[in-house]
Amino acid sequence: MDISLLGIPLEAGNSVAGTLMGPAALRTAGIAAMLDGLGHRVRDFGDVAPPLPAEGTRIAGCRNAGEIKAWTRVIHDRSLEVLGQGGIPIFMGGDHALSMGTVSAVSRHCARAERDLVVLWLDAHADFNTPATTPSGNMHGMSLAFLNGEPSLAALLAPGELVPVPTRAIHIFGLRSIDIEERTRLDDHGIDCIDMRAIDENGVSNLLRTLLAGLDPERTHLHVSLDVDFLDPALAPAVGTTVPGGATYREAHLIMEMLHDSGLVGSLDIVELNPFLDERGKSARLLAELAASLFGRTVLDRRTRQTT
Ligand code: DIR
Ligand code: MN
Ligand code: MN
Ligand code: MN
Repeated sequence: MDISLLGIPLEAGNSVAGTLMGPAALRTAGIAAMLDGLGHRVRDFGDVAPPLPAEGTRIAGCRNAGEIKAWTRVIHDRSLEVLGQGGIPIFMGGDHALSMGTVSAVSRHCARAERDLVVLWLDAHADFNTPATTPSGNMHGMSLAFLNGEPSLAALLAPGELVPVPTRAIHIFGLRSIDIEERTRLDDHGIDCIDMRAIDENGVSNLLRTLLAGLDPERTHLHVSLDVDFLDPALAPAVGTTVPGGATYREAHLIMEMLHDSGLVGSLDIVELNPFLDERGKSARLLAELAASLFGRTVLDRRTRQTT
């Protein structure tokens, strides 16, 4: 298949500098060659050019709201162009605030194509804070709330441009750190939240199989938003907001393999990679390898192999 790479060197949405190097680290880890080696046609669209800050934009309680607004504009527009080229995009971040631009573009793309967008948010956090509930002011902790149509963040895109992602189409997977008021919001909205306890008790395969079985194969465009902190910090230390007890190496690969087998994935974010915090590139390499699993790398070809 055709795969489009787009780098998004954003770091204004988090408080630890270094995520702007994420796209370069994924390229250095060999993401394009790995995908190419699987027989895909890979096209690298380069990096989104940093915008000038949107002057005068302030949102009380938010750090860098003007920068995030300007970035959301350019990320959205560039992502829409890349989606228009037809390949499956891999958006390489950059902090998780970039999903305000990528997923809003995917949502618009799906609305035009009459496809149902479903978002799988693989993350230790819910990113469902608002300017009123955030304890940090960091906008990477608000991206899913924005995408769901949170009114207090609506100024980040022009009126009418956001096709909000419906609550029922959001699935958060891997949760282990939620702020108090954020949890109330998740409950009030009825968002599907799969936390690490659910994963411990049921296993990723049962949980993901059930989730995927509920999606219409004819209509679904599944967007996967992979935050590096979804993974256990021992495997992937290169993120500013590590939380102990994350997904293991095999859990993460199994998820990617099952997603590949589903045939539903239409776009992917890889976010929060901070190479400045990495240990000799191991997190970047793991993320590139997870992308390879998502795009078909296997040990055995389970779909064609006959077993008795
Ligand atoms: C915390 C941490 N919930 C916040 N969030 C994220 O600052 O809103 N860390 N996304 O990666
Ligand atoms: Mn996140
Ligand atoms: Mn996170
Ligand atoms: Mn659903």
